[in-house]
Amino acid sequence: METLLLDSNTWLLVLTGAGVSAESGVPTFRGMNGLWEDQPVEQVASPEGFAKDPLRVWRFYSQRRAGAAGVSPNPGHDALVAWERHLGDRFLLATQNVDGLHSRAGSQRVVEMHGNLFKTRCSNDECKRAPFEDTTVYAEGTVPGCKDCGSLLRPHIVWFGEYLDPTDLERIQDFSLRAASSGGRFVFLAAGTSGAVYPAAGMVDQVRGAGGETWLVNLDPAENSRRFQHSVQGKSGEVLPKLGRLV
Ligand code: BV8
Repeated sequence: METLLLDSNTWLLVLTGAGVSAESGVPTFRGMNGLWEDQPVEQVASPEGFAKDPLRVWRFYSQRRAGAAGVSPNPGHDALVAWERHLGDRFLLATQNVDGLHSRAGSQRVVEMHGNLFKTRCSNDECKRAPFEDTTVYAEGTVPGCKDCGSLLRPHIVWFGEYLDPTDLERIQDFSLRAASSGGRFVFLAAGTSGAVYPAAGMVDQVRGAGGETWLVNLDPAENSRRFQHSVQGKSGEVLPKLGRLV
């Protein structure tokens, strides 16, 4: 298996998806055939889905909170922590996962592009209440209300059809600009992602456009596999610990 050199000249931007949490026991979207209760996830995880049936949406996220609370990071998460310790500020981890397992593994330089399962906010954009930590698994049939304005509370998650937080996109853009103009080697590695959801799936093209080197570690071919220069097929929990050559 070819290895990925991580030396003092290397800047590394990592993108992870549901596949990296699969070996921890978190179901992937593909694994669920993209369906939840026979409904396309895009419809549950969307403002329209919440407006139509907030009970169903809170059932979806409460079940995932219960599931994610009972699992632990795996060797794939741990390998990325070791790479970060080795590269320091020449490392950034952008994740599509909302399960919080990267932070629990010890990753520091993490951008949760799609939000976090264990945060909640008021659904009323006028309400001044800030998003807050919330591990509550709400009982069947309950939709929590905001103590400040009485509106419905919602998971602090980026749903389909919603814009990502501009500060998160800026952090990724800023890191990429510094890496590309550093005179060093700019590397992008995507792991455990099917390359189906944008803007995350388009990051490989941006890095290539900036002259960066691109790697994919995935169990199955991804929708954007052909856009990567290096591809290692396998389980991220087995491949990542062996892939990085820390020099
Ligand atoms: C937006 C939070 C502006 C919710 C999520 C351009 C073209 C086409 C469509 C669009 C486009 N731009 C925007 C869109 C629309 C949309 C989109 O991309 N739709 C797709 C379906 C076509 N994007 C958006 O809406 C984004 N917002 O663009 O705003 C805008 C606004 C209005 C209109 C237009 C634009 C917001 C996207 C974020 C949505 N929220 N998550 C929640 O989690 O509940 S996305 C969610 O799905 C995940 O976060 C993740 O991003 C995605 C699932 O993908 P993966 O993580 O890759 O998981 P998947 O199961 O698919 O694949 C797992 C892979 O792992 C597999 O390949 C498998 O082989 C592999 N694997 C399995 N086990 C292992 C493994 N690999 C290694 N080891 C293993 N052990």
